[in-house]
Amino acid sequence: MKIFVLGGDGFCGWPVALSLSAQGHEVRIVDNQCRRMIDCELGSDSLTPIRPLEERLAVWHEITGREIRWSNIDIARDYDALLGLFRKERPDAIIHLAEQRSVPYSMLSMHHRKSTIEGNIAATHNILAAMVACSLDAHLVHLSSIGVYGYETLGYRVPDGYVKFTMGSGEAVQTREILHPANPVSIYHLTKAQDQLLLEFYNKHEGVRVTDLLQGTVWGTQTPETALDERLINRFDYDAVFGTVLNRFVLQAALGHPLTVYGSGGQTRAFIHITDTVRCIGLALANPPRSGDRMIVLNQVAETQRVIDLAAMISSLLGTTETLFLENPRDEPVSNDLQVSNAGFSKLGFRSKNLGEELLQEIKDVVERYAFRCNKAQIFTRPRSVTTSPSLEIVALPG
Ligand code: USQ
Repeated sequence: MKIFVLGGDGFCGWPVALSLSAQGHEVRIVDNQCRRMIDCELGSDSLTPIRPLEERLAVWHEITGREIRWSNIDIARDYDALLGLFRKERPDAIIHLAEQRSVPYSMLSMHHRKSTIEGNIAATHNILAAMVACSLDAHLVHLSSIGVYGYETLGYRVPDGYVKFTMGSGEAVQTREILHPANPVSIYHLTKAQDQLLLEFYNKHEGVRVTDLLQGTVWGTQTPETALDERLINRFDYDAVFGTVLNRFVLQAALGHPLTVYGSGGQTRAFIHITDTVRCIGLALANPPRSGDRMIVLNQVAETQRVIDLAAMISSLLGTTETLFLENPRDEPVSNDLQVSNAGFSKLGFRSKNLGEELLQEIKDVVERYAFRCNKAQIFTRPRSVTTSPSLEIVALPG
């Protein structure tokens, strides 16, 4: 298949592009390198050394003999270039990972709020519009977030995207399936909820074949392909804006620093390993909707955990590690229960890795190996040259 990976220079996109190329697909990355520009803006960097994209692609070719092409296009702002590329290349499938993915970044300032809303939603709409404009019958796979369902305790296992809805009474009663209500608690999650409506609209009214993947927080760094050569290594973000909770805890523990639990730690989130992200996207591609099918929505998660339990797990894996309860810099429910079904992917044959299984390996292979590159100021302080609103001030700690 000819496959476009939009956002193929990012944390999920890069290993997805390599895996699909290794399987013999013709892969083209479309990416304007904005994740690298955000690192410059925030004064942050991946713990692992990330080579320029041209070099990554050359190394992949040198090692495997396979070629991945790259188009440098700003998908949110350059509709004409995107349309031209679709017209010329006519891919069979498009994987859309080209969105700003950080919750805290989306709330740093009014500017970041606007750029997340405008960039993410415009990117998704430009892709859909360009597909229709050139009558491209490709399978569009979009990476979204479990956070679209919200973080209030629901009291049931959230199904794959749709719920039954009953209205009326007596003989006039009507039951139909509708999208599970969205309840985003951050601007970033709001963009993913809006994306879902755009995708549903284009699926219903223009016949675009769509799969929307609602993914949990990703942990882990390497996949079999990124581990082939150090120059192919994947990102490991640990700063207060792009570093996700598990990365941050693991690095903090390795450095002997207290674990930074926000609030009570009663927040429950869904998790998935990066190799499972890659496998799930492969499964979604191998099982496309047929023409006229309703948009497929799949929960891309392995398990759910409370933040406080993650801290306890890491403490027990690494010996005694102090936990520091910080005032929560985020506007989110203090605690919640979250149960998510992954029945859709299970039916497709997905068996997930669970937390703990490879955590020690991750610590040894990535965290301890590259700990010397850590800039401790990135863990504990708010990013440089960014105006934060008072409620989002990241607490500064000594050390
Ligand atoms: N947290 C801490 N201490 C820290 C960092 C985070 O207690 O040092 C807490 C946060 O307050 C939050 C939880 O850990 O309650 C998760 O935060 P996170 O930064 O690990 O993940 P999140 O902001 O939810 O976003 C991440 C990805 C996003 C993806 C989402 C999936 O950045 O792209 O969509 O996970 S989900 O969580 O299912 O919405």
